[in-house]
Amino acid sequence: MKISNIDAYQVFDSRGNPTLEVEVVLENGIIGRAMVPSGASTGRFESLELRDGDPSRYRGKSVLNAIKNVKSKIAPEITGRNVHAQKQLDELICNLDGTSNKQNLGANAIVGVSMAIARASANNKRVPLYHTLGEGEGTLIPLPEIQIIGGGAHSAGRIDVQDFMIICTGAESYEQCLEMTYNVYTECGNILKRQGKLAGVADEGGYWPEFDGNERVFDTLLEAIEKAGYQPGKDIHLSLDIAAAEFFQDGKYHLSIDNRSMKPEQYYSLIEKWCREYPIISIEDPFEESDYENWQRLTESFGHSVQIIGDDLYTTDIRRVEEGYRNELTNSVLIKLNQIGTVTETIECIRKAQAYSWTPVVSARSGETEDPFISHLAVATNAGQLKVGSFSRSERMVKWNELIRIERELNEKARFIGSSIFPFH
Ligand code: 2PG
Ligand code: MG
Repeated sequence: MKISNIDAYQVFDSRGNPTLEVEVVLENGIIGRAMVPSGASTGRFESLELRDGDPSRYRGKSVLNAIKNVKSKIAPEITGRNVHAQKQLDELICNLDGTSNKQNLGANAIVGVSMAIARASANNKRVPLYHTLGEGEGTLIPLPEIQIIGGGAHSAGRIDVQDFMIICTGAESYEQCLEMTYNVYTECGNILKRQGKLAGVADEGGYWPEFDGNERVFDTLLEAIEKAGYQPGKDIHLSLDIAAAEFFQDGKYHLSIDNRSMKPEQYYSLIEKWCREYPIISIEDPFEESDYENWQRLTESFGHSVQIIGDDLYTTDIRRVEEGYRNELTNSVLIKLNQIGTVTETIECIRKAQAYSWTPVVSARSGETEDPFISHLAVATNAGQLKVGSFSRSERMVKWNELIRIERELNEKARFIGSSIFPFH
């Protein structure tokens, strides 16, 4: 089926920032749409998100040039081609851009088109997106990684660590994960209220309290898990996204709420202490991208019992993942479509991680939309884990809810293996 038209227009993400929606129209009138998310703690190796930078329009954040690129550069190349040839179309767009970080056309323009092509293809076949994305092989409902408290760049730096999350390692079904998470999230809200710390939610829907030390947050989380009736380290484990590049400067890690600036060796001891003292099963971006020595050390010492994820470290770039594998930096990789820019490259990165026996984690961005594309991607590739932020706000819930629909649709084919996805658990 041929593509007859591609359109793009400005819409708004969960922070109210401009982003684009792309519409791919087929010759038979069938349409596929996709919305583009946006990060705040972006890795320095990410593909370029093209913003206009014109202070008179949305304070520089409008994406009218990216939209122009879709309409006047990408559309003429793609129109008239077969919508089911995702790989060839993605390659064509990458070649049209011609740069390694998609700076000509903008990764936001490219990923919007790539995702909308995938949708139009599924719509044309009248099957759910996960079906076409995974060539019918996707049946695994992912284990959710859900934020309870938000910090870092998503909370104006009130807490240094960016995401304090839980993973319901004891859950036997996806539904049970959601119920356990709901109970812990609600309980945590009650505790914060009693402490006079309840002050709204951060960008991904997790609570946004002030604490006078990073470790106080762990204590609150453990209390919430226990009060909700679960055993930390058995039913529920902690998971952190430290996003350490955000507080790394001039060769040191600066933890503002602990009021400490640490050399990499000292800082390593702190991370090691957290991994020993708290029931942490997953830790993302504990170090800055160039701090290879610490990455290697942590993976060597804890890689047998903790999932160590590279996000800013890899930026969903297969070449960086290969380098990480060669250097034994991690045992996992975070997967974000807009970090690399096309559906094909994203799926290739997931496949590479799986070939290494790593555990890829499909992830949302802090600036999200009502598009549940990533829920389909996670199931399609049998990735096994999904990170979407917290358990509130509709741009987050739409992803969790879409998994409920997918599970129903898959019916007896749906599989949930929970924490068995971890080779060490
Ligand atoms: C991350 C994401 C989601 P952002 O760092 O993993 O938590 O944040 O989209 O701001 O990069
Ligand atoms: Mg991250």
